[in-house]
Amino acid sequence: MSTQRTQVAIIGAGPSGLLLGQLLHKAGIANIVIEQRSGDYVLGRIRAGVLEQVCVDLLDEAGVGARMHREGLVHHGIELAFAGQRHRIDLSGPTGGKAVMVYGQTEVTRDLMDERTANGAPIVYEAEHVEVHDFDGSNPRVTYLKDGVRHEVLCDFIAGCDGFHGVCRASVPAGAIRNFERVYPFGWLGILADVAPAADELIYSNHERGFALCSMRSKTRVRHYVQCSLQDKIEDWSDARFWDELKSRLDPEAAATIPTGPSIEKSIAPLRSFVAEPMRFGRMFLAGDAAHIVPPTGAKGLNLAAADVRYLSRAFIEFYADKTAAGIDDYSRKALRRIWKAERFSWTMTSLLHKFPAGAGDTGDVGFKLQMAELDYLVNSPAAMASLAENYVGLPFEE
Ligand code: RFL
Ligand code: PHB
Repeated sequence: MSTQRTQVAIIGAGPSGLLLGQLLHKAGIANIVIEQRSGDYVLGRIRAGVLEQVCVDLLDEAGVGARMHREGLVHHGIELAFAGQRHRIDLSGPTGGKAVMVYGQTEVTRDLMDERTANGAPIVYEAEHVEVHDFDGSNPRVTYLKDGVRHEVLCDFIAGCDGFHGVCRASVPAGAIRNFERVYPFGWLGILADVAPAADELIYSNHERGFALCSMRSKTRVRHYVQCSLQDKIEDWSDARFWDELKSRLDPEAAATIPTGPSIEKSIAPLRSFVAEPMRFGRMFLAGDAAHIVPPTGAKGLNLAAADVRYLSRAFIEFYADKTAAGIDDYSRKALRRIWKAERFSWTMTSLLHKFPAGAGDTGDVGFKLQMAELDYLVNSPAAMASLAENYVGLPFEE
């Protein structure tokens, strides 16, 4: 067995783990990132595409923002489609000039991985049987197997950045954690294709057939979604069926002009709201999807992960530089306060835009009529539009 020592052991090389590792490295805090998959596998997961200003600022602070500024697309508005028409929601006017950056999570991850390789900070891919130990005491440890050899990492802190299915949250004794969860009765079928976007900005559409979203990764690559049944399989959805369904859910103008082409990726994701409380267990801290999941309708998942990392990196830096535990003691409270607001916004957007099967609550025909009334109110009320814009671009931080 090989034993090594570091200050912070980071589990997971998704955006949370890599960004935390980079910010700590820049501050002179030793860390190792331990990931169960290969680098290529991590880069092959097509996920988020919209970055809030705070996420852009943090990537800049980490020194990995150059390509994002060259290749990313700054968006000052989004469009809502319903009842055959599109309505623009201005993001910048009501928020003092804020905007969002359209830049894929894959690219963010690639920039962070490239930087880690360049600066030589340690990262282990394809680590098997990753386990976290003794985080309730002052000498936490992480063990894993790599190429048949058992490794042990002694550390001051463990950062659980290992996503929703990770080992860190699962290692907390049941009595020490409380989970809050809602699973929605539908999924999103997403495709990636090398064609031009449907419009200059993202289109979120509520249609009687179900929700649809036209997004993009660049001026030549799109990411589009349609709400689908949880029973659907990828094989049920030929490209032709996908494009027909998407068009049927858009306004006539977008349906007539949207460029189509062969998909280069297609996947189905379930929709879930989930929060684990607290986010600190002795010397182990959860960040990103390890602690919370939002349905993607509000484009908040990656941004919340970045917000956690902002709080957590500052707390560790303060701990080592100023010998104060105030930041780490307050991490869970501060992060959860922001998380629940993003959960609220993501749930509101999901409720407003999806077709909910008839059943309990505001579902079925009544639900649809109420959604139409709410959308009609929204696009005609400067106050309601300002509220959507303020949440979409990202709420301010508690310092
Ligand atoms: P990740 O990205 O899941 O990374 C966790 C990493 O941990 C590894 N891991 C382990 N490593 C070692 N040992 C173990 N036992 C491990 N178990 C797991 C995993 O292999 C993985 O590499 O979590 P992280 O870093 O917290 O990042 C979170 C984001 O990925 C996520 O919130 C977003 O993708 C959510 N999301 C969106 N967020 C946005 O902000 N804007 C969007 O537009 C947006 N769109 C989306 C989305 C997520 C989607 N899906 C598929 C869930 C669209 C979709 C369709
Ligand atoms: C995406 O481009 O993948 C995307 C954009 C906005 C969302 C969700 C996903 O709300």
